[in-house]
Amino acid sequence: MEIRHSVCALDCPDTCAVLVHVENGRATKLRGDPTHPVTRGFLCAKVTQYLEREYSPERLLYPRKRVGDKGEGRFHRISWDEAIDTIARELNRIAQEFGPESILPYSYAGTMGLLNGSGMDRRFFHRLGASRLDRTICASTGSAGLTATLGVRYGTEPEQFSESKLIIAWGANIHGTNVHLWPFIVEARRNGAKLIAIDPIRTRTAALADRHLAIYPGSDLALALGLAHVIIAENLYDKSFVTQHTNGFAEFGQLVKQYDPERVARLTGVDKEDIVQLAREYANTRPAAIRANYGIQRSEHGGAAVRAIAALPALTGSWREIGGGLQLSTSQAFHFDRAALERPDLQKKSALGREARLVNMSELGKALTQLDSPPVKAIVVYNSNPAAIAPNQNLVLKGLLRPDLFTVVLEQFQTDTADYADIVLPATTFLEHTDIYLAYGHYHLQLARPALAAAGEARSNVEIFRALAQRMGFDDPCFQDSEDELICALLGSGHPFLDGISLERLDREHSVRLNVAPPGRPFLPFAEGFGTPSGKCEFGAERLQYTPPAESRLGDHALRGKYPLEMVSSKNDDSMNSTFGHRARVDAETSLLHLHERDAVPRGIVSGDRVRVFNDRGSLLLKADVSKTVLEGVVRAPSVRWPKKSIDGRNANALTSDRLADIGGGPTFYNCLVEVERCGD
Ligand SMILES: Nc1nc2c(c(=O)[nH]1)N[C@H]1C(S)=C(S)[C@@H](COP(=O)(O)OP(=O)(O)OC[C@H]3O[C@@H](n4cnc5c(=O)[nH]c(N)nc54)[C@H](O)[C@@H]3O)O[C@H]1N2
Ligand SMILES: Nc1nc2c(c(=O)[nH]1)N[C@H]1C(S)=C(S)[C@@H](COP(=O)(O)OP(=O)(O)OC[C@H]3O[C@@H](n4cnc5c(=O)[nH]c(N)nc54)[C@H](O)[C@@H]3O)O[C@H]1N2
Ligand code: SF4
Ligand SMILES: [Mo]
Repeated sequence: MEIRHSVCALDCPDTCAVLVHVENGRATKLRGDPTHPVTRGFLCAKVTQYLEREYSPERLLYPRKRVGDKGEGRFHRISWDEAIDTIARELNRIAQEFGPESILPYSYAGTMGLLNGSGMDRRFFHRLGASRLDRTICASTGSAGLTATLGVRYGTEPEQFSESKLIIAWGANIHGTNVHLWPFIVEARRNGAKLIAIDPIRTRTAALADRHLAIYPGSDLALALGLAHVIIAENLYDKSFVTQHTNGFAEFGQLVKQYDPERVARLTGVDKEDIVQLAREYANTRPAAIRANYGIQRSEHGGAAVRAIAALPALTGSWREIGGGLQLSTSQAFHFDRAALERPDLQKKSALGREARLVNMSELGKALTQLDSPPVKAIVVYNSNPAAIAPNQNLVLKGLLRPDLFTVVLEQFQTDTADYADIVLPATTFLEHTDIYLAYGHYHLQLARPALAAAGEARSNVEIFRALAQRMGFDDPCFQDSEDELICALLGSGHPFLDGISLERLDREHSVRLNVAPPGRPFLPFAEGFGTPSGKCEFGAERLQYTPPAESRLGDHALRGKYPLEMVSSKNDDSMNSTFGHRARVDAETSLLHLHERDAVPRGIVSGDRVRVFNDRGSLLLKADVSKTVLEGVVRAPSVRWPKKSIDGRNANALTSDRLADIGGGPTFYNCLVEVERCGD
């Protein structure tokens, strides 16, 4: 038996160091690397079972060409030669006839590996002159908020949470989506720390917390302003930190005067006493850390909510303390030379001769059905499953059904999206290719070499785009670059955080902490100032006025008359977006609609009933689970289900809207009004 090192490539803040037990070329077990400071020897339940996926009989092993109708899922095996030829021929034809901007790449974070997620693919599309994709589907609203307030997306190290005395899980289902933070919280609680969860759902995290504040979806901005109101009114803020390191405090102080606890209680559903108590506890307990996650920013004021929450540790001076501050993301500390990897300069050499237009991935339905000059004539999908994960699904599917749309999908499994493809190409898994990984929940940079041989004829995204570039006649030498050359380009930024981190060292050590602080010392990103142009935390009060989201219980009057329930389609604990949708257990969990007894009874619904959930955008069938885990007026559809596993070919995204959040162009998945009715057993 041999142990090989790998890195979990899934879109998760933990980015675990994985040990692969290999016998005769076949993996027998995956486990967490016990020497890794964040992985600490365990993997989550879904990846512990990843070998089921790796060796699944459903894995795509050969290139395929569609023979049935779009969406039907009938395909024939073809050779790689025929596949690459067909794609190159079609993309050339479309580029010539409609201009290269009529070609749209569509990708997100099926793998977080930089080479296979934003490497050779980016070079290829830049050289082609294809439309650029604005990758907003997950985090761009929160990123814009964090950047406006703090200047850079850094946050508290996970390792420091064990030093905290008060931890707030704010829109963060830590136990389900960020489980490697949990042991640090357990340690902190053993030393007397309290954990408080702010979430409309009683998640596993909320149930395990000392207190759970069940908040109305999308009202976090109001709560943050309410906390600031109390902290300032009761003089609990850190005057020296505020004076030295923040901008716009006077205006912020004026603004929060309007957000007294009574008003905030009406806006958020959180008791007035709880608001006052939390504000006092937060300001008086040292150190206190906020773990905010992206759950808070999938709503209409999500950007402003992140801004207001991110301002709280500046108010209390908590950034100065080990175990203080806030974490939403750590990703920007990985100061790579992205331009060297992605080569945006190649656009100048394309038929377009300039930077191509930007298409927002959260508005895919509109892009495929309404975009003009030029219309989208080809879509190349990789690392993503838009037929399942994009909002306003009915419009997305209408677009994917267009007979004149040429669709290519690089996939490991025959997803819903792959069912619409003209050509499907089999992709390798993270266990089968080389890649380099940043993390958005810690500061360790990692390298993975293939632990296993590629299944069947599967190829990595890097190999596929390299082959396509060659067939399209792109003779720039950068298309010959090896994986190692791509990594070296990326590491060559000269940023001090990457000092001394070479490919050789990564090959030797597998995981290296960025030079964010001297070895063994904690990283306090904003103790001495911020990353904004002013060097100060920007309160930005002028952007923080709160009004209830249109799609919420206090929002658009006419709309909530028709659709009185707020649907939250947050992450399922055993899923990774739609990635494990082929598993029966995951399908069972994501086919449920959790609703409160007081919403179920008047509708004649009991657990186990089939229910129809609907609004103006669509309708879907789920199974009712009358449950105490949701607030009255809220229903929860754990996501993201494979639509094709359902009777009606739809999941919760048939109901979610493609309205964008306030900043950053992100979607508003969790502000979604619906009605529910009983529909047989
Ligand atoms: N098990 C599992 N882990 C995952 C994923 C998965 O699908 N499954 N997905 C990965 C990905 S892509 C991401 S981006 C991260 C996301 O990680 P999280 O942000 O933790 O996950 P979410 O479920 O989107 O949201 C977190 C919590 O926010 C709550 N929430 C929803 N709306 C609001 C609101 O308006 N206010 C507040 N305060 N809370 C709200 C939800 O009920 C949920 O419990 O997780 C990653 N890890
Ligand atoms: N209703 C609702 N919708 C949501 C969300 C929600 O909470 N609720 N969450 C949103 C969020 S936060 C996100 S991040 C998005 C996620 O949306 P996506 O990034 O599309 O994530 P997945 O659904 O996991 O699909 C990733 C696909 O990539 C494939 N893949 C993995 N590795 C590779 C590889 O190396 N090569 C290739 N070619 N393919 C690979 C996998 O097989 C999988 O089918 O979904 C969003 N949609
Ligand atoms: S999904 Fe997250 S927790 Fe699970 S193994 Fe991968 S990185 Fe670790
Ligand atoms: Mo995400």
